[in-house]
Amino acid sequence: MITVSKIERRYKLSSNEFIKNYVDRGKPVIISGVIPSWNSFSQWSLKYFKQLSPSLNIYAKRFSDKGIEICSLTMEKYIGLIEAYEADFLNNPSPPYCHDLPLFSLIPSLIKDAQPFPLDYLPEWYWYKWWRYCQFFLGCSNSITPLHFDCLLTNNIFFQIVGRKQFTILLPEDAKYCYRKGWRWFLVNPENPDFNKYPEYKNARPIKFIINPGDILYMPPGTLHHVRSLDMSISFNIDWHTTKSCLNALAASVKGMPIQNSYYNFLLAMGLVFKIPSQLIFKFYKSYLNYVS
Ligand SMILES: O=C(O)CCC(=O)C(=O)O
Ligand SMILES: [Fe+2]
Repeated sequence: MITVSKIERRYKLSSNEFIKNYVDRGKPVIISGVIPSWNSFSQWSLKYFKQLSPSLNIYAKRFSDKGIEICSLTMEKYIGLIEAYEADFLNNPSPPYCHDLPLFSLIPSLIKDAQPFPLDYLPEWYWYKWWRYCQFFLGCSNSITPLHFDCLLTNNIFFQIVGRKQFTILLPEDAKYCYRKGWRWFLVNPENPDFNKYPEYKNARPIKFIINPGDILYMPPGTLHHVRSLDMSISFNIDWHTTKSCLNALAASVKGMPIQNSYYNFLLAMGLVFKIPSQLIFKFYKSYLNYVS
């Protein structure tokens, strides 16, 4: 088991090193120097998305103690809410958070803006139409994603394009100090922990850092993360398994993982372990991209 108290930052990490030193060791890392050559880095903004697809129907979420509330609205309406909030946050309501949106599939012209994509960080199985596995996060400053881990126990490569985000992460072995609720959510607020209610959290070793526009963050399977947008922000991630993480995730089926999640992991195992091409698997996997849990 590896203990980390601080996250490493590496410039243009080679895929060999990425896999050997970080993926295989379950160690998070921030990678700089990849995104700044992409068109998206200079071109993407909420205005740009609005111009491309004003009438696109999207959904946004509100997280609360009661669960996740989802609202549906057009891109134009949503960006309008964010612009109004950023211009005058005292007199405008805080907009919901557009969270986990498969925007490359909805606006395919965005794909060319994320090139050259570091495909060699991923197993070859994902290379064909890699962008289908990506999920976007668009939101105003102070949008928050509460503490959780990614529900299929996948690896996560997170691409920060516009704005900064503050992450507080905890390695999987600290989950036991964070007061789990259901499969993937946790009750502790790492930004302001209530030690009276959650005394075990004193044993946890949170790692807090900011990712800047142009940074890539790698989080190993089961990493707990709480995320605050410090600015209006555009990010996307790709959730992916290695053969090893996929088999570990399937084993978690007997440790409380919901059956629906095990179904998606089974599909990925068919691809990664039994080499069934993604062209055949994706039509069954696709619903995962709209799966809220
Ligand atoms: O950026 C965020 O607010 C949340 C990101 C996240 O949870 C993820 O990439 O899995
Ligand atoms: Fe997440």
